[in-house]
Amino acid sequence: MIDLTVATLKSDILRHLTYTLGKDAPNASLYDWRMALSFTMRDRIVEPWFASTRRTWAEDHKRVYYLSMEYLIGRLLEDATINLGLRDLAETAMNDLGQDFRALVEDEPDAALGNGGLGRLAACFMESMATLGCPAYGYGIRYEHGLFRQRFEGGQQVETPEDWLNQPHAWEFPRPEAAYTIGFKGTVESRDGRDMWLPGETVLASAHDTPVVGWQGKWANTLRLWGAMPTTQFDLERFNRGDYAAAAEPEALARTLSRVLYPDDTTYQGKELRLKQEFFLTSAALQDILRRYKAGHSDLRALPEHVAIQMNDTHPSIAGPELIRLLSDVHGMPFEDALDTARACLGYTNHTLLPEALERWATYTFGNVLPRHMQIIERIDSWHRRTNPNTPHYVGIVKHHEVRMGELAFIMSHKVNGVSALHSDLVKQNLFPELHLLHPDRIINETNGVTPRRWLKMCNRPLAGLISQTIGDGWEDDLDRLKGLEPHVTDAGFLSAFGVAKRQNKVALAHWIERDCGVTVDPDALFDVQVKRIHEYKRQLLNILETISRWDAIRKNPTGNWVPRVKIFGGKSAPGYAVAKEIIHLINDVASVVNADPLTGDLLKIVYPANYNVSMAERLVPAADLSEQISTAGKEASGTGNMKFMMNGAPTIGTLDGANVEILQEVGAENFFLFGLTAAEVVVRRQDAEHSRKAIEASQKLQDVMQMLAEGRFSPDQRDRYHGLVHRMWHSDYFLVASDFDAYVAAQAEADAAYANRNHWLKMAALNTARSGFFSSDRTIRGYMRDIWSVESALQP
Ligand code: 26W
Repeated sequence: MIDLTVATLKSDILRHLTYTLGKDAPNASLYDWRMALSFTMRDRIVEPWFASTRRTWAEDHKRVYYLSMEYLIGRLLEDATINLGLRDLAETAMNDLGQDFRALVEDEPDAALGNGGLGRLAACFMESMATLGCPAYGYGIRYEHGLFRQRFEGGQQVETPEDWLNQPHAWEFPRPEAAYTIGFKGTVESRDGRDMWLPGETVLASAHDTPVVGWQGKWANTLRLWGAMPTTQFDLERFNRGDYAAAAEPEALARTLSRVLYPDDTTYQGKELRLKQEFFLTSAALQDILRRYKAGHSDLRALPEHVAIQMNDTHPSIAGPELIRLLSDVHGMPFEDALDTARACLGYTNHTLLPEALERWATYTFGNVLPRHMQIIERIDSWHRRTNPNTPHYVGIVKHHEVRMGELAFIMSHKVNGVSALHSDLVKQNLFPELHLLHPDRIINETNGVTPRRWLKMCNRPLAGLISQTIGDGWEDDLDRLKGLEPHVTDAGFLSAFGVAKRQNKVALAHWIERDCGVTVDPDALFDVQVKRIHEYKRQLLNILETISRWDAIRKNPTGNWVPRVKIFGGKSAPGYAVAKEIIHLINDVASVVNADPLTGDLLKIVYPANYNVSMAERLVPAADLSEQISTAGKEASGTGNMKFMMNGAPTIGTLDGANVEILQEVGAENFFLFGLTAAEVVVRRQDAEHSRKAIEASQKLQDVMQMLAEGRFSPDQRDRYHGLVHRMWHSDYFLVASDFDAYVAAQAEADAAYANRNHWLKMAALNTARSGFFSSDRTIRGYMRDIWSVESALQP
């Protein structure tokens, strides 16, 4: 039976190699084989995909539309084989054909159409919606260039363009027939009592569909990404006159819209092109949604019974005014009915409290790019004021000549959600306190999650195998079953197997680090990992300062009973974020000095592989012993890396921030290294203008570290390189690195002590896995389906 399937797979692969790729096996490259295998897998996704679509139509099922400017997808080949249940067969088939499955998998470019947490969450959600049989479409932009590639030159970040579409993308189906005209600028005219927008510029949004298959191939949804195309034909006349460049101009202009992902997470720039991208995605999606709706229905007022639209942060929040415009200007619905209808469809997820991340557009820019939407927004604002007479005068969408997208998204949604319990409370108290008072039932919480198929089953084969051996299969889509591991954590045989699995991952990572970074690390050392975007609030600085202090302490007592440690960093900085770039430089500078020190040797190594991305996370997460989640309390909305590490048996060292709070609750304080000020204490501490000076003066260790930095110990070629940093530490330190330093050092010492007792450590690690069930994105999506979308699974009998 199995042989038969392998034989079928092999003949399918060879057929694709021959007829799709036009290659003879002896001449086929790694790329050819990878594409042949990918097409073979894609063929098998198409069947559940069609079946899902047919069923949704036949049952007239309510559909979910997820609007996101980012999808941080990563590679798809192995993920597809796993969800189809063909992982091992595919490997055997490729081996029989003389190909190395791993090499094929790693040949696939990592699709990085996102910056960080928000984009990766969207990708996990797509997979969970497919697993749960929730009829859904993801809408996004098909960026030609995803997030930039990172290199280090002299320890500093250098960005180079990313080119994932250099080779054809195996998973997508171009849909040239599904294209919509998107307008910008122009004027608004009144015709027969209706306001009509006459855009001054237009582009075409052209669809590219990628099927997303769920666990066991029971359901598949569509990720529809829009590419921008010119609406005007190539100017043949100009071309014939010899004006070649001018002839190609409209095309070049249109294409800039989907050319590149904005690499700034957390600081919005107010750039016109970004606003245009947001409208491009949103308008194309809404036109597509209404076209599909009208194919089966005639009453647009019933739209909310059939359509739920989720806005992933404020980026697509122009959806409110655009849906009103389509319903009223284009389809003739009275304005307030259109507003009610739109609101009943729309939901808004907030992902950040950082004030600099909240999008605001100058009314000048906004009114220029989207003149009709500007008018509609003013009408929404006055409608809201009229229907809520208690609204304070300073609350509203348009204030101080700016359009505030957070307020717009809030007012135009029937539900607003935060992404962890703490975050949702802070959204109520700090971000929208007045709107929350007016609409006390609107803000709810949906704690984030991650898909256990990619983040456990796929990336950690040794542990996934042990879990299945111990509690059987079925945990993959019912992650609470991991609780079944708990009784085994007192069993020496299980613990030792758990340790073997972890060690296997660490050895593999050590080999890769040797190859990629040229640093030799001891696989028995404690692997301490902090990977995420580089940002001051995430406090990679705190981590590297503790590393310096640790190095200093070991040097002062080299024969002490130290627990060997490997500090692993990973992450990109926004290209224009100077302070984050300085932190990267510092980490690399410290690594050069420490790694070359014979006195500390294997007791302390620092590695910072360049270009952290989804694929790198899949190597690092399974091999981690300790998960660094050390943001200033009240700043990290949720975190999702924290959940991946927990699932893979790495206890957290962390603050009471984001979903750490819930991780601590689930895993128990004895299995978590907690330290630092709480969100409330942070607010109080900042009121003392002298907080950082006082904290440094109270800590001998931190003073020593500041001294070493000031002397240029890590920058012998430029002794004053970190003077600015030291100065800011003494005099501002907004993110309270100094205030939390001693507590962090103490928590790290606890981690050392715990690691030194192997059985104790393994038990903690295993309990982290056993208690991570809550953090499956299936649980999160069930929450959205119930609380926000009012939609049921189409897979239910
Ligand atoms: C407009 C510029 C911009 C771009 C991206 C501003 C803000 C963003 C995102 C909201 C940043 C982001 O990725 N936020 C992260 O979202 C994750 C998923 O909910 C959370 O786990 C992280 O805590 C949050 O930082």
